[in-house]
Amino acid sequence: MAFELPRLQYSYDALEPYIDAKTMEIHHSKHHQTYITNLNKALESYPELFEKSLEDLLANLDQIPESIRVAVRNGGGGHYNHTLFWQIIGPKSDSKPSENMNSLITDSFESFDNFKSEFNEKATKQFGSGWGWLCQDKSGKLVTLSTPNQDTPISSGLNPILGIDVWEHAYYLNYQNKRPDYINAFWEIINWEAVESNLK
Ligand code: MN3
Repeated sequence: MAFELPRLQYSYDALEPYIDAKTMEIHHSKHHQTYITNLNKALESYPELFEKSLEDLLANLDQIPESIRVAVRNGGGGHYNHTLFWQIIGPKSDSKPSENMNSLITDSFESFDNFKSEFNEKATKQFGSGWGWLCQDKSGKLVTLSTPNQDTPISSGLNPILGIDVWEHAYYLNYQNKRPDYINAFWEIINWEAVESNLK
């Protein structure tokens, strides 16, 4: 079955003033849709691959036929990353990390503030387009990292639980060249329940 654009659980203007409605609309209905269209187009030449899950495809890129590997990496990664991104943000609320989440963060980074500054630094310093991440490694420990383009941590055996899109298309209308301001605004709209539900 072909991959499809997931519905958002909130309206395009629900994240204002942190992310504006126009950015959300273009980002979801155009950018995300294009990754899905490209992924589906690539898989058409190997229809048996439609039976695999997106996670399976991305976790085993070396098993994808070479002629479509780059398209699956980019289109599939784009689909996976954006689907996660829409889930872990939401209308501003008093959402806070649970006790469990907080102690996982403290175990891995010594304090929440350390985690936040590490995460911000990775997201800010990712050169060009990419993503900043909080992931679980194989031992269950939390780590921060960034990835270029639409590369996704699951291709490196990590479990991403929180991610920020730092492609200019995610923030340029509102923030222009001020990526750090966008990253600061992101902290206001994190849905910590959704983040925690990504733990394995
Ligand atoms: Mn994007």
